Amino acid sequence: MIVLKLGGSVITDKERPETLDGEALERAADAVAAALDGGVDDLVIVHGGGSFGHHNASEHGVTTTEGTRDAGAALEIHGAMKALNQFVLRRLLERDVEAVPVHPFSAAHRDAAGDLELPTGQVATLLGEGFVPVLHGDMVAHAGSGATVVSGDELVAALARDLEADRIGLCSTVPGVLDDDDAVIDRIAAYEDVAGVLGESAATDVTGGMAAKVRALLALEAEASVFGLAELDAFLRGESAGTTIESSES
Ligand code: IP8
Repeated sequence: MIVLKLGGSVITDKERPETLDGEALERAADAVAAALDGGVDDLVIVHGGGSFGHHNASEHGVTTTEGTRDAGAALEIHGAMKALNQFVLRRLLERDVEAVPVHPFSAAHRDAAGDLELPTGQVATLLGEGFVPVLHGDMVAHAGSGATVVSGDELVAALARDLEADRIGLCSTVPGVLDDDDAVIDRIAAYEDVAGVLGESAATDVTGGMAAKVRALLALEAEASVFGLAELDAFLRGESAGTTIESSES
């Protein structure tokens, strides 16, 4: 089973609120359709927000830790993410990909410590029935904080763990994890190998930068890859793409 994250910045125009990068989304949808035609069968897609969701969230001061009890604010953020989800689904359906939505707001929650609980029975059942479930960054109920944001990266980690993914792909705006000379690092087996390049700052983690992604991916059993849109086809064909991240301890 493959969990594929389509980065929000890849499929939207980050400069303009609620604007798709239509061409990039079409390319991504083409790659997914080709992979399914080519024999990939169990695929779960998660997409981020890009120019959808994030500005609504920041207008209302809502993050993954700062919540809201204003239903109107929650609905606005969730609505923006659902709008993007519809665009993604439509592009996939146009290519005969049997893509269906799974909205985390209706399924997941965080406990008071902020830990995410994401039921995956519906995702596993949809996969078994031949669908391609498409999840997205969203709002979630958060014990003691109202509702907070859940990022696509958190969903990827939860899905990969629960559904025992074989491979994880993060399709990003960069061609991989970059070193100081902006060259793609081939393989990361331990965080210490790249700490100097990625930095250790808490600030990087809060903004969900590459350091946080790499740490989260190293904690998973499955092999993960971070790559750009140009390599999405290769990743889905089972080839190595961008930076491969797999803990030497797993
Ligand atoms: O782009 C963001 O998901 P992400 C979701 O994966 C919202 O961090 C609601 C802003």
